[in-house]
Amino acid sequence: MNKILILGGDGYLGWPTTMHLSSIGYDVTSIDNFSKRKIEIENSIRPLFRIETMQNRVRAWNRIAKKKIKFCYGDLLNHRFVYEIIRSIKPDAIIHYGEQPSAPYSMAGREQAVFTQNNNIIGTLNLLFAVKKYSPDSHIIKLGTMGVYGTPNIDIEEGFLKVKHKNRTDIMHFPFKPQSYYHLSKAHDSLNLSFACRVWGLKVTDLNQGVVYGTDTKETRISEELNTSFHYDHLFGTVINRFCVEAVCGKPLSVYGKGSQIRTFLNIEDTLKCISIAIKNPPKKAQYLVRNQFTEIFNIKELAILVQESSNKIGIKTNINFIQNPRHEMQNHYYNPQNKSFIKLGLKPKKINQKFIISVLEKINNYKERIDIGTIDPEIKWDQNH
Ligand code: USQ
Repeated sequence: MNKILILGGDGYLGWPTTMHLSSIGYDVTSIDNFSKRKIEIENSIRPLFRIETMQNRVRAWNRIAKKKIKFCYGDLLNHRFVYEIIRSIKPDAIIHYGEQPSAPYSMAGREQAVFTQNNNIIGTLNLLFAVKKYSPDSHIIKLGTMGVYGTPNIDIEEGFLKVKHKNRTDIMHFPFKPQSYYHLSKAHDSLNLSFACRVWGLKVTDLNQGVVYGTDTKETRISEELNTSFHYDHLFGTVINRFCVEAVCGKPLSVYGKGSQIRTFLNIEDTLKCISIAIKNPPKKAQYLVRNQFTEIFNIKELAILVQESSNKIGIKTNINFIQNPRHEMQNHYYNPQNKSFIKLGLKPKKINQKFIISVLEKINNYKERIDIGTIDPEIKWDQNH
């Protein structure tokens, strides 16, 4: 197993994954269509750290690490491009991050919802057809989301649920109840992926990932030229990253609603560990495997308090604001998702604590002058009239 193709290699997770898998000896090709950079320009937002062009980052990595990553510009919506890349590489594993990743963006209006679902669902379908035709033994590792499950009043299993109905039992997909058109796109993907395994005999691991946080990985720390695309704005910023930037720039932490909504989380470095574990533990032919990819569970208020206390420790006085929730989500709910799959395979989670948050705050503080405060407040409401 050595040829890896990464789809969406320019992103917050795609770029660190590209470097990491190359650093541990895989032969890596990365592709991207820069759609996230286009959305950044359209919305006048930019990552906190200065990001080189993808081509320059690849050159820098190959120079510094003495590796030979290849990068190809291309769009998963262009099926000819997808067919050609799969035919020419025949990768052992394909890591698929190549989707529009923002829930708020997908809720901005009809155009953004249609773009998100078309881009994500059709891109993945093109990939499935290409793999079936040219490389049916490739292991597709698809980044899904814990958000496909929503917040049901029963324990969340890893992908499937044993159902007893009128004295008969069956194993079914765990019911989907996503909370945005983005999360819905991942639910639709999951059904297409599972179908391709069942009917065509493909091999897929669907990783239902929680909310990722963190500024750095082992490889990004090597040089500023290798920074990843860390966002804090209302479109692409995830909650812990946003709270840390808010603390540094003296803005109250923006807890949506009462902050009693509970979510799953993992450190960006654990994402990379999970991807490595998933590569080494492929499904059998025709198997659609689901792993829940998260390490810890918190409610949002607890995280705000953790960031507040951590920033106080280094002399940054921080307040917490409970603002009207722009999203439609349950405030008080049962939440008990399972994540045994990666733990059984040896994942040693990197737990969040004050020391870690302080290191993030200190890194962010070095880039304080680049923070654009005007891009932080949420602008997209789930129930707005489009
Ligand atoms: N939240 C706040 N304040 C903020 C931002 C968010 O209270 O300033 C709350 C939200 O209401 C939500 C929670 O924090 O309850 C998480 O929001 P988020 O923006 O960090 O994450 P989300 O929109 O759910 O999406 C992110 C990634 C997405 C991934 C998903 C995993 O952007 O790509 O699929 O996390 S999950 O949340 O498990 O579905």
